[in-house]
Amino acid sequence: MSDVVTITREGNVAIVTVDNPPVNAVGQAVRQGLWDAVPELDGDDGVEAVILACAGRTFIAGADIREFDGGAMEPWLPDLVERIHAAKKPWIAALFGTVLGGGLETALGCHYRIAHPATKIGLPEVSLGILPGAGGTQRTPRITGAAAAVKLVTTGAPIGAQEAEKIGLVDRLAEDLAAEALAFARDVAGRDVPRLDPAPAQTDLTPADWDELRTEVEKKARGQISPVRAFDAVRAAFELPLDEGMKLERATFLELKETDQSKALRHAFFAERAVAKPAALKGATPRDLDKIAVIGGGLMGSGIATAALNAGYDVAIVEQSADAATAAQDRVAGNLASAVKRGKLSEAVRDATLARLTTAADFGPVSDADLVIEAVFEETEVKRSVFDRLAAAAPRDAILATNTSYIDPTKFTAQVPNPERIMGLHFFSPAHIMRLVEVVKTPATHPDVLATGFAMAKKMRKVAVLSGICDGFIGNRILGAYGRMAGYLLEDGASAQQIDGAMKAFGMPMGPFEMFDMAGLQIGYANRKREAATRPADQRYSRIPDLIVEQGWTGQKTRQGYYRYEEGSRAALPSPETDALIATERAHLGMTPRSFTDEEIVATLHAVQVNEACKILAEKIAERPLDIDVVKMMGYGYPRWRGGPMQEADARGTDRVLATMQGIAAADPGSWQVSPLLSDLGSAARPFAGLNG
Ligand code: TC6
Repeated sequence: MSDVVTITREGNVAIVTVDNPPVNAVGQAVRQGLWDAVPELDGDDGVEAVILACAGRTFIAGADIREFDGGAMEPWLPDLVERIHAAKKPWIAALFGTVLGGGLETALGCHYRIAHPATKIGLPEVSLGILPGAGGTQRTPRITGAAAAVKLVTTGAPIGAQEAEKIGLVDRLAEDLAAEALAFARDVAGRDVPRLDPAPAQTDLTPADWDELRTEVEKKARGQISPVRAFDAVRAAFELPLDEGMKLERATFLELKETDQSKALRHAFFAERAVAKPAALKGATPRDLDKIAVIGGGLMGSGIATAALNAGYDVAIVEQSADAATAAQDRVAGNLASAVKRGKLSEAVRDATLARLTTAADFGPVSDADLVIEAVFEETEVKRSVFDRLAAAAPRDAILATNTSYIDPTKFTAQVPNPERIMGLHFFSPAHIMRLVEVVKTPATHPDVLATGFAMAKKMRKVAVLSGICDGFIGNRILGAYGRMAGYLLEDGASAQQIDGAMKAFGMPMGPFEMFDMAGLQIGYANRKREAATRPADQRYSRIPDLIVEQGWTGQKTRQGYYRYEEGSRAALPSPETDALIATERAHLGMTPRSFTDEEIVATLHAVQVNEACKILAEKIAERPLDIDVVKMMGYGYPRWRGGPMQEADARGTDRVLATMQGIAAADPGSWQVSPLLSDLGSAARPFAGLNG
């Protein structure tokens, strides 16, 4: 019948098998195959029940997202699901793997669902900026009731098969799926086929309850529209008959699919997968890793050690003294304990994990490590002395990595033999939670060594992005431009509250000044001192951040920074002292504070990031715009629904971003120069997407 859908028979049971690797997405060919199968089996008198099965590693994991950019191709999924539901014979979906989105909707069209106990089931469409568009918002509530449907549809989070059985989405769990599905099919063969009640679903929720729930969904969505629209569609299932609810769902789906938010979220989905395949890794083979040694067991080192332990590696932490080694061990134990508390880890697994950790106050454990990650103080000389010792203590073929977040690794590793085994692995804090790792390539790093960094990150369930060498690598270099411009806006007259408020309304989890206060203002202070010698002479220098630190105010830790903080609280409150200090500095400079609109702040801070990113691309520090987007989304809280700064530039129009940047550079040419790449693309209004390959 078709390449991707085949029919076999076991007596009076037909088995329809979808085979569309890698995840059996229900693309056009699959839809057509299933569409044709329904009347064929309806018309076959020898068939009394039908099993919908899948080959490979999973049941249907969703619609084919790649088709969303073109026009919808017939047969449409909602029609197919309805056609299966209207079949004369009972259809039984045999679920395993990840039953997501259009996969679950197809299964909901079937009359029964049997699942392997390890199956994950969900409606993740909101995370792609859409809503379940093939009956998911209408059939789910009619099966599960309001609470479970609202949760599934508006959070997009998958649930386990046991929970799915509890709420009625699954009729039976089966260890031996094929055999039990067949037995079940034989059991229901020839019986009446159950149909979903098309009347509005029933609920005890009052209109006021629904309104309250909507407010909660809206708050959690932080500017993303799809969860709210999906919520409205679920609510409609309790107010409208099935066919009208389906019409509303379809119209909302088609509308959302065309929004910038959905395009950005689709971009984020594919970009997160594409970063794993940079050109520099083509043909490279990762090396086997068993044991990882981490030098330095502070906040960063113990976070890295925790991530490595959770990924199954044997880990040794090397510290300077026995006391420091014990403190590192305690930090890792604390990280694992909080995972137990959050229900992410059982106590037994925690104990087994911790048993793979050793700590030492000397370099002994390095002698049989496959990979050593240095995570000591961010200071060239300190790092150089660590690498001096590693040159002697580590096997000559062990991979040596540095977790530096700013410094060029070649500045402190030149004395180490076999430089092809050296790379940067820039984790983000807290390293056992944050998913981004910048894998930094020196001119000598062997591709297999980089591939090993990528493979390790994958095992840690992190996302690795390849970066070349520059001050701050991809993420912190762009952060530098962002922070510098935020500082100029502050000095020019905007308040920290306004700038932070504008960026939060844009979708950032916190504004730049809240972020600086949280990280500690002494970090930027030290960086500025380090950069002083190389800073262009005509670049504007705002003294405000230095003046604040010189008061002894370093942010949250001292309860005073750009904001003030009450004892024990992280809530940023306006600080009259800091505001006075800023006003004095403005007066000292003879400046009259000017006012800004929020949009001006957002456009300005966006343009300087894109401009810096263009320089990073031109210098080949990042291979593609999508690498930059992933770094900003995964490491710096850039809203996924904006897809990162480069995707945002495409949505705003590169010509508009160029115009904003030209205005900035014209007003302060000593500090800002328009990148030739931005100039080229913007003057032709060409998108960055064209450079993603
Ligand atoms: C929907 O269903 C809407 C319905 C309404 C219609 C009216 N389409 O993640 P992996 C590719 S919306 C196309 O590395 P894993 C992926 O790009 C959809 N391609 O594997 C990658 O390709 P590459 C609702 C897809 O084992 C390869 O498959 N469903 C799709 O770590 C392997 O993917 C979802 O949102 C797709 N739907 O995780 C589920 N899915 O090799 C999205 C995957 O060329 N998918 N690919 O890079 C996932 O969450 C995960 O892929 C997974 C498997 C959990 C299924």
